[in-house]
Amino acid sequence: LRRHTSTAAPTPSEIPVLGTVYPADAYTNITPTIAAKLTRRLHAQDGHPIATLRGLIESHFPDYAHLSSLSPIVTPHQNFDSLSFPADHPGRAKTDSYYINKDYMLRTHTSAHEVDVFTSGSERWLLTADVYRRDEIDASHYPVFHQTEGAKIFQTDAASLEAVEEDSRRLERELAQSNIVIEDVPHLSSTNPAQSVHNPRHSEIAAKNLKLSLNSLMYTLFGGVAGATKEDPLRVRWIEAFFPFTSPSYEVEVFFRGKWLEILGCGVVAQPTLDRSNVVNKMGWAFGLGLERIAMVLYSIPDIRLFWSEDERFLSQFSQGKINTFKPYSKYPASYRDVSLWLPSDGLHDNDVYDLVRDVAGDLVEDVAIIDRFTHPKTERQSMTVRTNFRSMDRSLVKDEVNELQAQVQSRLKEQFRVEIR
Ligand code: FA5
Ligand code: MG
Repeated sequence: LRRHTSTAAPTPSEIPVLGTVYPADAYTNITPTIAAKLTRRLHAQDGHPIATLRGLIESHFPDYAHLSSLSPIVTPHQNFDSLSFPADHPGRAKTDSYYINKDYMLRTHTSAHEVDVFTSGSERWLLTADVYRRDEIDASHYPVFHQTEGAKIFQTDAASLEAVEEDSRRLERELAQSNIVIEDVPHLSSTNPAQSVHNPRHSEIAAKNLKLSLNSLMYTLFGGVAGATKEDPLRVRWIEAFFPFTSPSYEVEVFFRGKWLEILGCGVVAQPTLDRSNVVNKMGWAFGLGLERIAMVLYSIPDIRLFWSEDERFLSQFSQGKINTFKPYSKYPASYRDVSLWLPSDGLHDNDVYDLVRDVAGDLVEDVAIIDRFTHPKTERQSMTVRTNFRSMDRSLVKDEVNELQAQVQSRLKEQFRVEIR
């Protein structure tokens, strides 16, 4: 059911996005709620936790170019093809990504700009931006979040490689003085190999420099706030991963307040990415890290919706460059409403339900869950029950208001997806 293509919503023939009017087509699935996020630019809002986090990361890499103004509108070619995603990758589906039309989409990750930045000649850069993914709705998932991409490329002649190794030795000396314990994986393995075009020794040099650079960044971000000591050091763990645009690839998790937290993905840049950027005789590494998850633990922010709050009780608690513990203002009561549906014969994707609820109720929706599914034994009709939990972060909702929101959800489900309410 998850991968079923859903009934297309009726779409207007044109869609204005960031001041340009695009022709709409069968791919168009940006809702007004999502379109309204495009101008917010939390990572550039002075004092906002996401902007402070960007600043901390940029200060950690002072001699890198710092980019943060690239448009969120990219082509599927930039977002997927330029990074060697296969043609049938599920991320390309309109159930998983936001499309303006078949030719333009909202970037799903900052890696979408790798080829453009490498093509510009930059060899050490950071890029921070808002990214968009269709996903479930709860306290840690929001359809917009922020990533910082970082990359470094270098020549593969002996002197250039020696400079990379010298940088690694410097980082190793620094980390030896820090209260950090690293659970590592081998740089290369049969399941996480060097690319066939790379000398495995060069790939190891790149992977080692990548790991040390990121261990050092993790210590900068978490070491102080975690109060890491010799007895209770910061714990960082490396895990083999897979991305179509890196090999070897890794994910990094940090142990913080009793939990392992997935922070980033990274690896040695796939050579076709550099070839497409007209970069010759060079190799390098890249990483992409999620800012909200880090900010939520560093500031003790309990709900990802709060980053989008324009309430002074939220914003006034923060100032640029400073990490402090968020003091929650009173939590207002939640109320939930259920609706049971017969799905149309060609199915309905969960993400279409989530986006519709989000578009009706905005940040008044705390979470949405499909709490029941069944197929009628005789007619084979499919049914689901959708539970929406409504809660404002700023005020108490009255019953009539919640009923009105739920009524809108139900009528739009009927109109847009031809469901039948049971
Ligand atoms: C990527 O987006 C890759 N572009 C990362 C990368 C860059 C790999 C360069 C190799 C080289 P992934 O989907 O795992 O990978 O996301 C990276 C990070 O973004 C995650 O570790 C997580 O911290 C954050 N993230 C991912 N999905 C969400 C979400 N729904 N909400 C909040 N943060 C998220
Ligand atoms: Mg991941």
